[in-house]
Amino acid sequence: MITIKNSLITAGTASLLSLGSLALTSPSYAFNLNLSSWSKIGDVNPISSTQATLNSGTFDTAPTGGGAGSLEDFLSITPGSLDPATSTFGATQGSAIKQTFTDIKVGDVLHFDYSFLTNDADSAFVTINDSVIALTASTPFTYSFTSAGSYNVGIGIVDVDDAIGASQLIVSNAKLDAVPEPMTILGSLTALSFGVGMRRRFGRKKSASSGV
Ligand SMILES: [Ca+2]
Repeated sequence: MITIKNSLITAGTASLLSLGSLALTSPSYAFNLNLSSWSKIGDVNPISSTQATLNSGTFDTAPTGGGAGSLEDFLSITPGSLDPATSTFGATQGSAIKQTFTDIKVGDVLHFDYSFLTNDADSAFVTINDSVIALTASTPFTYSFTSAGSYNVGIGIVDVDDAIGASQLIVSNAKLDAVPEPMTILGSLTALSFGVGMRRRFGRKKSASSGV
């Protein structure tokens, strides 16, 4: 009997330790995002699973301004919201990719590397639902979600104040760092209480028997 109890205690402790080390080494799970599965509009070429090149100033770009076939319509954002505040004529045309993430959790982080190559006033941006974020900081782009839910995420480039002067936005290594599922945490807590409970129960029995 004592042998069986000891092996049960060992099993409980071992699973507790393994879960503990998993939580320490993997606070989140990084998912590689397959860019070739994203929807696209305008001149997005070339595109592969790990890298996408978005162009402006070329013939294949899509117009801005709202309405069917426009960048704003594709990205589900307010018409005119791609116009930089400092521009005279605003965004005129461009290219974009988009993906819908239906199950974002608080603390999930979207990030990707990018290179924005331009010789004029063109603009590169990210859209998170209705918000437009200019890609003016240095790579990588990082966005932490503070509310759970479904999100439309877009990445794009537009010509500003003109329709010429080719620019490129190269996006690569897009990842979503997902926080652990609540079930995983619940499982860890269950294992923790199970392990503690086992030790208490068998510890009591052992001390009781040793007391006799
Ligand atoms: Ca341009």
